[in-house]
Amino acid sequence: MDDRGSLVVIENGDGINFDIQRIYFLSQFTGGQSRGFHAHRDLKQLLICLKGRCEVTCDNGTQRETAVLDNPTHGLVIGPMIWREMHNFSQDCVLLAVASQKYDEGDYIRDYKMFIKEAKNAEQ
Ligand code: T46
Repeated sequence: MDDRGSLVVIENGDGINFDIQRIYFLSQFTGGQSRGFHAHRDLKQLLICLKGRCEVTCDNGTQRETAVLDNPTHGLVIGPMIWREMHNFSQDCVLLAVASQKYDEGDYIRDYKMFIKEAKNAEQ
């Protein structure tokens, strides 16, 4: 931050433990929507709320935790095999995702029972 404003940098190797392959953002929330409801088998992601606020619930199959994202200088890293749900987006929310892989629908687990089964198998 200087007298011209703020500049926030995301670089490979600086606070994130993966190489960046993809960036996308979610925006234009009209109110009341929830998103996510899936896990990734391999994908790692960094989520940063650039504007507004939202809540991200992470579930590793045994524990659930909810983080409020409302600060563009803070990020949430989500590793593989974490079920995520995103709720309570403010209408002005802009949620940036920095991802370790290109989009691959085959990496998604969109069924919670399947997620629990795969998470238990991974533990063994
Ligand atoms: C996540 C949260 C934060 C693509 O074609 N390319 C992409 O890179 C992405 C992310 C999505 N899509 C397609 C797949 C679906 O047809 O866009 C549609 C919406 O995707 P999805 O329902 O997965 O969106 P969200 O908001 O529930 O989840 C997304 C990411 O998929 C997910 O990895 O962690 O944002």
